[in-house]
Formats: sequence, C-alpha cells, structure tokens
Amino acid sequence: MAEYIPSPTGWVADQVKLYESSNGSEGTTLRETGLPVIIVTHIGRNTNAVRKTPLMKVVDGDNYILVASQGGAPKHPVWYHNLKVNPSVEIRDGDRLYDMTVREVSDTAERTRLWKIAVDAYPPYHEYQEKTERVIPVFLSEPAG
Ligand code: F42
Repeated sequence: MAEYIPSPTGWVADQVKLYESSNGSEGTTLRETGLPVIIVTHIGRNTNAVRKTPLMKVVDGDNYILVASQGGAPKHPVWYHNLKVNPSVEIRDGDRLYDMTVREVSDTAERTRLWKIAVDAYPPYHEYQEKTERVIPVFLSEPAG
C-alpha cells in the first residue's frame, strides 16, 4: 500500500480528513457555496504516493467531469500531471466509492458540451477561464473496467 501524502494546503487537507472520517456526511461542500465536492484519490507521478484532491462534483450520467481550474491560476494544478501519467483513480462521492479511469477531453465538441455542464454546476469556472491564458483542462472520469 503506497503512503498517503496530504495536500500541503491546510484547508484542502482538512476537507479531505473531515470528508473521509465522517464517511461522506461532513465536509462535502465547498465552504460557503454549499455546492457538492468529490474526493479524487490518485497516484503522484514522481513519488508514487497516494494523493487526495477535492474537486467540485460535476456529473454527466454515470461519469464525473473533473475541471483542472485551480482558481484560474496560470499553471495547471499538479494533480493534472499526475492524472495524465496515472489515469486510474478512485472517486468518493458522499459515502460511495468508485474505481474510475480518467481521460483528458481533447475533442472540441465534446469539451464544449462538458464545459457547459461544468459551468452550470459551478459558475465560477467561467471566470477562472476568463482570468487565465491557458485552456483549462477537462477530464472525463468513467467507470473502470
Ligand atoms: N481545484 C481545481 O482545480 N478544480 C476544482 O474544481 C476544485 C474544487 C475544490 C473543492 C474543494 C476544495 O477543498 C478544493 C478544490 N480545489 C479545486 C483545489 C484542489 O483540491 C487542489 O488543491 C488544487 O487544484 C491544487 O492542486 P495541486 O495538485 O497543484 O496541489 C498542490 C497544492 C499540491 O498538493 N502540491 C503538492 C506539493 O507538495 O506541492 C504536490 C502534490 C503532488 O501530486 N506531487 C507529485 C507526486 O509525485 O506526488 C509530483 C508531481 C510533479 O509534477 O512533480
């Protein structure tokens, strides 16, 4: 079993701890927005350690849409690079756990459709995209197997 290294960002690590320790009954929303959050467990591309990243919950049928926005920062979040190398993830949604495989969406029409769903679920994604030069990556997470 690989070692788990918590996020160095205190409030992010705290959210993961509360979410998991309560089996998905507490810490499941983004601060004051009240909007739902999932936890993506993945593997660090250099350390091979277990990493846990809270993201907004955006669903498309049985699939989840993962948006590497990082608040519109100029660079992709580190987890983006981890998922490109290790696309097998576990997603926690409340008290449910799913083994999933992610892929970055490169097809323009597919990305446009998924981006709209994401912005409808979490409108600040639109401002984050306006704020940065990079095209914010979108992953589709589908049931593994
Ligand atoms: N971030 C988003 O991008 N999108 C969201 O929808 C989102 C929602 C959200 C909701 C709740 C919440 O608590 C946080 C939320 N965040 C969202 C923030 C998100 O959880 C991440 O904190 C943020 O995207 C930054 O991700 P990051 O992977 O860049 O995290 C940094 C701070 C981090 O943990 N860095 C580690 C470090 O030690 O500096 C590196 C971790 C790592 O994966 N290392 C790799 C390894 O091998 O282990 C090495 C990778 C390399 O390239 O060297």
